[in-house]
Amino acid sequence: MSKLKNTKLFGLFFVLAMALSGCGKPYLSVLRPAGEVAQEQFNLMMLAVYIMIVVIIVVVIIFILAVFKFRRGKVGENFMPKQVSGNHKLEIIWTAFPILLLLILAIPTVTLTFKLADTKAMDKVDEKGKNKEMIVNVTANQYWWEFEYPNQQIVTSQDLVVPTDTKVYFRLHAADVKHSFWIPAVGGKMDTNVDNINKFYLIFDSKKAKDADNVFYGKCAELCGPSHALMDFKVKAMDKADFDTWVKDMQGVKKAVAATSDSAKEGEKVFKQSCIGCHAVTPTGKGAKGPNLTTFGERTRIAGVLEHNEENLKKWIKDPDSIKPGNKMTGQYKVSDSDIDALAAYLMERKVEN
Ligand code: HEC
Ligand SMILES: [Cu+2]
Repeated sequence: MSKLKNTKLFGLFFVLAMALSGCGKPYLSVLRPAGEVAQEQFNLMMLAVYIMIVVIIVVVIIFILAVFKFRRGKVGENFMPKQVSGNHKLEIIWTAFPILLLLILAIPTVTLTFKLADTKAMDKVDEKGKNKEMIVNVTANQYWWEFEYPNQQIVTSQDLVVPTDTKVYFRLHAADVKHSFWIPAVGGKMDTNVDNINKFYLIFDSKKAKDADNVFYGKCAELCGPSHALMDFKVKAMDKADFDTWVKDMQGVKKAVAATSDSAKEGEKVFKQSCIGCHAVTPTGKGAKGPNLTTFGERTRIAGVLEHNEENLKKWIKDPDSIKPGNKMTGQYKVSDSDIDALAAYLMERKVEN
């Protein structure tokens, strides 16, 4: 019996340890804030934790004192403690102290809430009707993400590219059902709704980005269907100069980058027949039924989850449902195995960075 209990206990600790080992990664952890917004949210959380610790310590001390001081064996069978009902001093203390603690918590919480909700700058325009802020319009789809840069007039999918040490404003929207946009290390989360647009901003710290190899992980944080847990995206955080170069490269792609190898040329033909209805291969294709594939060859993941290589790509095209159950690409085209080889060659050549 006790052996079984031990095994169970050990098992529980093992599982907890495994779960905890997922924490603390610089590209994913709320506990390692990688920007001003995340840092402020973290500080607020720690303030609440410290207050709770103080309350717990006070309560536990009083409890232990009571247990030891007023043991029946010590004070006798008929001991009657001092009666304090209606004691003004005590009542003032236990009313004022919690109010004080709540104030210490409430003032920074309300202040920060208003500060982080201040997105006025993203709606301001100059005489030419132009906005100077860094803005990204996010559209969440089952089970992929689209990122549109209205001021730069480009679109990406799955990979959010942002400049570091800059306020990046987001307009959040969902195309089908409710999702939630979350970059754990940098801030959020905020719902993406179908009926309205939610706005907020984040700041990506350049030093912290270096610790994370310039790639943060993003997640959907609202249960949205069978593949919800696989609705991941990546955030490439680069310094302002690199970001500007990337934008120029993207804007330079006016028509689909030409296929070079024979296999890729073959793939292009198949792609134009079977895939182009849902997938754009130029960076202006917004609102298509599937992710924009202009930069597909530069991704670190396929469909947000698979490691990025040709073999996995073929697996995805052959049977996407085995990878992301319930996705909206399954069953929408018919291609042979040789078509798939050619398509993979074509898609691996989709790159804009020189
Ligand atoms: C009905 C529209 C539709 C058609 C047709 C379609 N796809 Fe897709 N495709 C999607 C959707 C939706 C996704 C996103 C799936 C997900 O992640 O949930 C997707 C995802 C992908 C991805 C992963 C993209 C990424 O960002 O990592 C690749 C690659 C892809 N499709 C290739 C193809 C190829 C090749 C064809 C043609 C044989 C094709 N698709 C036809 C809708 C379509
Ligand atoms: Cu989702």
